[in-house]
Amino acid sequence: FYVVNEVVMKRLGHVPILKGDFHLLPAKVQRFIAEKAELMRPRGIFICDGSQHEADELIDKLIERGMLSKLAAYENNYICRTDPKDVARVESKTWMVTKNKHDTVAHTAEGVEPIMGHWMAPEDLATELDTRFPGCMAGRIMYVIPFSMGPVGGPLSKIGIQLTDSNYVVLSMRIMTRVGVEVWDALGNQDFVRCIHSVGLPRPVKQRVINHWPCNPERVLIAHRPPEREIWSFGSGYGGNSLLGKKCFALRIASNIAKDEGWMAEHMLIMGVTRPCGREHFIAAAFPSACGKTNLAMLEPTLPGWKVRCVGDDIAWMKFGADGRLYAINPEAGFFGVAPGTSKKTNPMAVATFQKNSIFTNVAETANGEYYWEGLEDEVADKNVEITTWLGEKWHIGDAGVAAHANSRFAAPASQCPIIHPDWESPQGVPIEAIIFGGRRPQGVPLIFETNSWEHGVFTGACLKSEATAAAEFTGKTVMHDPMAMRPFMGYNFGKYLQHWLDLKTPERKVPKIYHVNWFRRDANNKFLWPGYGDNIRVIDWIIRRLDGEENIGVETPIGTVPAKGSINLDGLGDVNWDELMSVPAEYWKQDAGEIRKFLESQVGSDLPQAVREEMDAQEKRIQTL
Ligand code: GTP
Ligand code: SPV
Ligand code: MN
Repeated sequence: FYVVNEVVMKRLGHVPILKGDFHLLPAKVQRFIAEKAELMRPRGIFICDGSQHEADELIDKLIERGMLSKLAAYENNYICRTDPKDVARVESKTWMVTKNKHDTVAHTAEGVEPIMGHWMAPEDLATELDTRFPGCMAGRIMYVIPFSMGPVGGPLSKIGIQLTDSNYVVLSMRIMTRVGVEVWDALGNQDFVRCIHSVGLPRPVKQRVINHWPCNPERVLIAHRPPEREIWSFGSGYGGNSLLGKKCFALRIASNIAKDEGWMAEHMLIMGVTRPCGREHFIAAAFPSACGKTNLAMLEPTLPGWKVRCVGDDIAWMKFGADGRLYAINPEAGFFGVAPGTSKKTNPMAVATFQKNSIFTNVAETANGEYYWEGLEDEVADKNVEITTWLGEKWHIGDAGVAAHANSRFAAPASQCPIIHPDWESPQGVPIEAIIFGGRRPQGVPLIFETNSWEHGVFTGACLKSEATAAAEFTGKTVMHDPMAMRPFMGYNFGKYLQHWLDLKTPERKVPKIYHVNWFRRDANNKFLWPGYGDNIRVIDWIIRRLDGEENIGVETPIGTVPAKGSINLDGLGDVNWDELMSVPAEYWKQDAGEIRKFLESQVGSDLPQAVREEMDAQEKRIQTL
């Protein structure tokens, strides 16, 4: 029992506790709840226990209200459509708040806006919060969600508490994180990450609520206070903006904790790959949003005798162990995956995972109560079936336009994945032997290359670029910089982040080898040169043989080692234009070298670590010889 002190009681005022035992909560938690209830003035407080019964009650309520509807073709699957103005992360309204600007952003060149990290001063945040949060939960219930990122009580795990007025968030957090009363026991009197979220639409509501999806797109603000380990999110219900355990905590706040404590929080999948000989290797891979992490993590190998098992599909927390190896855990408990393009053909394991207990957001629905999105054309039973698009319009396959939003998503429990790794919840993690970077690069970038060293790998990661995708607010297909696949998620000064990576290599440690892949190179007719998906195992095979030290399978180029001709197993594949797929074109890379120098010098400036600068200089020289 904890004693509820008078100050706490006074702050709580007359806000009733609708569910849960407030007096049983740790004192710090009581203070947090009381303080925020006083500020946001909900009509009641609901302390979640994470049980199925609790979820069922919320689901019934949401169905009644029209926010959620059951997808009749499955067991316990639901569909929900957002306000069309609230469909993706909003990078321009996402901020890191530190007293010193350069704790957040690097020393960019005169007049250059930083693209990694978005800084706001604490005084400005105070004003922004004051004009949004007071009374913002009026007429709504404030849910208290205790959650653990990573197995509850694990040595690499961390606890957060999210306050929210969105029941969609409560249901999604249950899938994506570990929510439950056991979190209170694990927490005891320790600190936790404070997550405060409101859809930003107090009652009575003045504007029209579209699709029963309350939000406030004009006033969106997602702010992080790393020193205080606190997150404030207002106005959006979309995953990356509202499920605060995910990008806000597990990447932006956690990367700060990781820097202080000597570990890494990265936008990476984790997979275990077993070769025909029975040996297993763990690999982590960083691709920008909507660039193939979920697909690679659950890959179904087209080569006989190979087996892939998924540990995580989006975020990796990694720490060197006493044995000098790098151990990774998946801090999440579910997948929040891109729906379009996901099918039995491209990602059968994801499809199997979301057959039950899942929530689909902004996908389309068939008259038979099935989900539908672009990429399922060949898999719906009735090709003439009437479809309701994500915008609520009637539509048929073959009609103009699209049925699902390009960033429509499924949220599904990881435990339901048929190839989830038996050690996916191992508290100490799995040992990583290789790190892969990659992005959507239509031109110039070979299918695979190996970097020359940890330092060269860090430089290569810093140079990561990709075509824009629908995961954030950018449109068009321009190739954008996305260093380490972390541009939208950088929690502190990018130069310091690169230095942190470099410092992790010590003589006692065995650092993973670093690779770069590109599944998305196109030919003159704009066709993909590589089949991708399950055939990516052929590239993984080459990587593992390199790890093993197999000879004569690599050719050195100025950017790293590419496969020697014929060294990737192409058995059973149709025509593959090897030369075009693997080439390192001189003109392209000469231009790229200049662009990279300009980018790193203007964006990272004096914070650019010496070792990265040396890699840049050396690579530029090598490229001149092409
Ligand atoms: P986030 O969840 O946003 O971080 O994305 P992610 O990196 O997990 O991306 P995901 O695996 O969901 O893939 C996004 C899109 O890329 C989907 O439409 C996929 O069908 C497509 N995709 C994935 N792998 C491949 C591939 O090997 N080749 C091609 N051509 N497309 C791919
Ligand atoms: C991404 O955009 O990288 C995602 C989805 O994984 S979200 O959680 O919305 O950020
Ligand atoms: Mn992601």
